[in-house]
Formats: sequence, C-alpha cells, structure tokens
Amino acid sequence: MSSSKKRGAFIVIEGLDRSGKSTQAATLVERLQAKHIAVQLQKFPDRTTTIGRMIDSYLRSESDLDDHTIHLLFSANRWELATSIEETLNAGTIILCDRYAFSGIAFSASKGLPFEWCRAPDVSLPAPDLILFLDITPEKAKERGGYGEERYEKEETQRKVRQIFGRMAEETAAQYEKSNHGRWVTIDASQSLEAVTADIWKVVEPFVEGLSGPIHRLWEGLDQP
Ligand code: Z5A
Ligand code: MG
Repeated sequence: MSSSKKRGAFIVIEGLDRSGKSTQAATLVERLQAKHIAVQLQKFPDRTTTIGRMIDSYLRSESDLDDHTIHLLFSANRWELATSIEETLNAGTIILCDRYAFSGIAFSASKGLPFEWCRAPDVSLPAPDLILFLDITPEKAKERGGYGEERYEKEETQRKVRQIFGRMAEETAAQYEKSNHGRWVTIDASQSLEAVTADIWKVVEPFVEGLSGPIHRLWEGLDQP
C-alpha cells in the first residue's frame, strides 16, 4: 500500500548582507500564496525566542560573548525550531528560510574559528532540499545604502564570509550530487530585483508541488568514504 502524500520542500536563502535575501523571500512567499500554495517564512536568527533575544543583544553590541558561545547560541536557535520545521514540512507546507546553518559557519569561521568546529553543532539538523545562494561582491552590496550598525556589517568581514561561502558552495554541491538529494544554486544577486526574482523562480518552481522522499539530515555521513 503506497501513500501519495507529499511533504513540503525545505528551501533556504543564503547570502551576504544586503544581497536581497529578505526582499526575495517576501516576494517568493507572496507569489506562492497567490497560487494557494502553503508556505511558511522562517528567519534565522529567530530573535523572538529567549535564545534569539540573547543573539539580538549581541548583534546590536549591547552585550559581549565569547566567539564559541555565540556560535553555539546561533546553532541552538536552529535546534529549538527543528522539530516544528519538520512538522510543518510533513504537514505539506513549504518552509522558506532566510539564512540557516551555512551563515553560522561562514560568520564564525571568518573570525578564525576552525571550519569543522563550526560545522559540528549543526550536523543532523533538517537538511534543506534547495539552497539559493545570493551572490554579490561586498563593493556592490555596499552601494545598496551602505552597511548598518550591527556586528559583521563591515566590508572586510563580508569579504572573508564570501570566501567561506564559496568553499561551502563547492562542498555542498558535491555532497548533494553524491547523495542524489537536494541542490545548491548560486544566483547572481547583483542583477535588478526583477531579474533575481525571475532566476529564483526558475529554480524553485519544480519544488512547489511537494516532495515524496524523507527529510534528510544536514551533513550526516560526511566523513564516511
Ligand atoms: N549570523 C551568524 O553570525 N550566524 C548565524 O548562524 C546566522 C546569522 C543565522 C544578522 O542577520 C547577522 O547574523 C548577520 C549574519 C549573522 N550579519 N551580517 N552581516 P540578519 O539576517 O538579521 O541580517 P542581514 O540579512 O545580514 O541583513 P539584511 O540587511 O537583512 O540583508 P538582506 O536580507 O540580504 O537584504 P534586503 O533587506 O533584502 O535588501 C537590502 C537592501 O538592498 C534593501 O534596501 C533592498 O531594497 C535593496 N535591494 C535588494 N535587492 C536589490 C537589487 N537586486 N537591486 C537593488 N537593490 C536591492
Ligand atoms: Mg535580511
């Protein structure tokens, strides 16, 4: 007896500061809702939880934390929402996620923490079915009104972060290809808003009807030959 019930796709939007993640996420949600497709927007950090409020205070430089501590808090913020993400996906709703574990690695590793150490706490989180990486140079991003007041919103940090995202793009694409699950797609985010929206839609469209396989686990089995 086979069930034809499908789950929702787990779609993550990643990218540098000012690459347009939140703008594109909002546009995509509107488009899906207009087509009566169930979708839920999730943003990380989720600043509404107790852990999220500690992160918010750190990002605004209202409190100081050791680099390891803040890294683990970002990861804990994802873990505290992991069960509800899985339940939502299994109920048939798409989750559109504005930043995820890839940002966690990129920003902490840019401060000098070892890459593998940064990845460890996020191993086994729900794995995205699709990662849309909005790529833009820090120079071009800066033209969009300059950087803000929060930590990390500096050109030099953004440059290092972009390098680490580049490494993750290669590794994740190779791993996803090997496991025959999921996709990492790099989008040129320096284009006009409309052009970026169109590129995103082309990649997202095949995912909107839902998926039949199980939700995968992030980076599990990575060390196995
Ligand atoms: N962080 C971390 O360290 N560890 C973690 O695990 C996680 C995060 C999850 C806060 O993130 C910080 O947390 C972040 C990483 C770190 N630090 N930095 N940098 P956040 O998500 O709250 O903040 P953000 O995403 O970095 O900033 P942002 O300003 O929200 O960027 P965005 O969402 O990518 O951009 P946007 O708001 O959609 O657009 C920015 C402006 O550009 C806006 O005026 C738009 O109208 C304009 N825009 C957008 N697209 C275009 C195009 N195509 N052309 C022209 N103008 C455009
Ligand atoms: Mg944003």
